[in-house]
Parts: sequence; structure tokens; C-alpha cells
Amino acid sequence: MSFEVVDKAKLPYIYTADELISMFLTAYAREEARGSTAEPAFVKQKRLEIRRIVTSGKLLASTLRDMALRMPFLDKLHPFYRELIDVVYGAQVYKHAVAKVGNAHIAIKAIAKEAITAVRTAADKSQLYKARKMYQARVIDLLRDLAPELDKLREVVIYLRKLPSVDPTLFTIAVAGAPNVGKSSFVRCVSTAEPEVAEYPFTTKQIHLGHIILKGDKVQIVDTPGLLDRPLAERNAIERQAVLALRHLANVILFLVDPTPHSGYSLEMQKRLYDEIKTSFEAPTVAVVNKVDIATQEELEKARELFNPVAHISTLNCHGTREVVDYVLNKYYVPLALEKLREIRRRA
Ligand SMILES: Nc1nc2c(ncn2[C@@H]2O[C@H](COP(=O)(O)OP(=O)(O)OP(=O)(O)O)[C@@H](O)[C@H]2O)c(=O)[nH]1
Ligand SMILES: [Mg+2]
Repeated sequence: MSFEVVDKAKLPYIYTADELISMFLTAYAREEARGSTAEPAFVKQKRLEIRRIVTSGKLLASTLRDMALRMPFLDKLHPFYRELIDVVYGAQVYKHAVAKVGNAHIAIKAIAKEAITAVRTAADKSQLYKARKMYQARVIDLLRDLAPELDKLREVVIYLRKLPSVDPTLFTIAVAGAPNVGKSSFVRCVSTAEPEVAEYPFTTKQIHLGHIILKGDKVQIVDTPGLLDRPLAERNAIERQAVLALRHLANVILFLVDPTPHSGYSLEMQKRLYDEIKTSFEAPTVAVVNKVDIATQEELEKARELFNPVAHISTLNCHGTREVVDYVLNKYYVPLALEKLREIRRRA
């Protein structure tokens, strides 16, 4: 089964209800009288009114339909993206919004049809005018009623545009750990991504992405939001995004430990989180101790006992970070790449 990934270029612009209303009224007013001057004025006016209804209705219907059709189809999306949308917005809420916007064109066609009948049967100018007002009022009501769904879709599109273009087929190193331990700093040291780094915990609210270019080859490194040691059910939407990246993208999980009091999370708490990550995800987990520039011998010793780390680093000056990446790639990526190569040779 092949899954789709979010194609940012295909994401639609989502109009607000107000924008659609003014688009509708403008389209309505733009239509001008044509036809022979010999025609009685009232007949001519009726024909103009019908053309206005048809043109403005069609424009609106196709705009609404097009927006809905260009939203990602949840059931076909790669589970990483599908579950992200579910965690951040709720799958049902999303599907409902897409469906409501996508189906609005049916109601608009029905309203237009009734309006055309009203215009055809109008006996005088005032009835014609009433038919027009009625048509416009009903369409505007319908659009106002769509406002919450349009706002929701707008939010989703903005979120998806900001999301890194993760390629679920690339070998991926996911950096995990408690808040403030130096995950974003690590990703910045070793990759092309420029994640934000700040003095307070939970800086990273979304997943960031970097690439490490190896001779003609590319692996991904994702920066995840900080995790606390608590059950999944109690995790907030920010933490759940990290969980999804670990579950669906990670080939290796790099667990960063802050042995100092700097991050504000004790070594015991970080150990519980580490154990939980090791048991919850399929990908192998590698522990690395960070912030050696400010750690005491005692703190380092305690971290060594608890985590048996493969390296001690400082992401402040990127000391030892490249070596960690080399270690991980040699141990977990090279065997995979070699296997792939052998497979290609076997087939040839
Ligand atoms: N002394 C020292 N400070 C560090 C080191 N690495 C990171 N920091 C500092 O620790 C703070 C947090 O760093 P980040 O890289 O944002 O940490 P994070 O794990 O991504 O944090 P969240 O995204 O909030 O979970 C920043 O103030 C960094 O400057 C290090 O090796 N030594
Ligand atoms: Mg971060």
C-alpha cells in the first residue's frame, strides 16, 4: 500500500466566509445587460437577473468544491500526516469541515434554481427585486453558516504549510528527550535545518527537519518537541506530535540527556522517560549525554550509570555531535544501505 504525503504546492487557498460573500456579490454585479434593444425592458431585465444568478452561483459553487477537493484526503495520507492532523485538529472535525465545504455547492445550485423560477414568474419589477434580494440573502446565510468550517480548514492549511516536508521513505534519525535538554541545538549542529533554540522549555512546538548529506545520499534528522514522562493519554498536542514522529518516521531514536540541573528535569525523570521510549517504539534508542561543558564529574558519573551513553557531547559548541551522527549511521544506516545495494546487484 502506498501512501500520499502532503504536497504543499497543491494545498488550496481557503477563502474566509466574508471573502466569499464579497466575491459572490461582485460576480453578481459584474454581469451587465446584453441583447437586442428592441426587447421590452422588463424581459431584458429578467434575462439579466437570471444570468447574474447563474454566473455568481457557478463561481461560488466551483470555488467551494475546488477548495474541498484540494484538501488532503485523510484516508490516503501517510499515517504520520494522518495522525498529525488527527492529534492537532481531530480527524472527525477535519473530515466534517471538508465535507461541509465540499457539499455546499449542492445547496447553492438548489437556491439558484429556486431563484430562477422566482425571477421567471415575477409579475413586476418589485417581485423581481424581491427575488434577487431573497437569492442573495440565502446564499449569504449559507456562507455565514460555513464560516467555522472554513476557518478550520484555513488553520489546517497554515499548519501543513509550516510543517517540514518530511519524506517517510528516507532513513530518519529522530532526536528525543525531555524539554530543554538541547535537542534543537543538536539538530542545528549536524544538519541543514535551523531549528529555534531558546532558554525556556517547550520551545519546539512542532517537528523540525534537517538533512545530512552523505556522498550522494541523504538521511533525515527530525527535531521533536520535548517530552515529559507521563502516559500518552495525558500528553498534550505538542508532545503527541513528537510521539508520532518517533512512531512513524524514526529509524533510530537519539535520546539526549541533560545531566545538569540546567534543563530543570531530574536525571530520574529523564531515566523514566528513556525507559518508556525504549519500550514504546520499535526503533533502536541511543542515549547521549549533553551539556558536558557545564556538567560536574559527579553528574556525569550518575548519568553514565543510568543511561550507559554512547557519547558525551556539548551542543553549545557542537563538540562531539558529528561523531555521534557518524556512530549512528555506521551502526544502523550503513548495514541497511549495503543490504539495499546487494539487493540491486542481485536483481541485475
Ligand atoms: N551549557 C550548555 N547549554 C546548552 C547546551 N545545549 C543546549 N544548551 C542550552 O539549553 C537551552 C535549550 O536548548 P534547545 O536546543 O532549545 O533544547 P531543546 O531540547 O530543543 O528544548 P525544547 O524544544 O524546548 O524541548 C538553550 O538555552 C541552549 O542554549 C550545551 O551543550 N551546553
Ligand atoms: Mg527544541
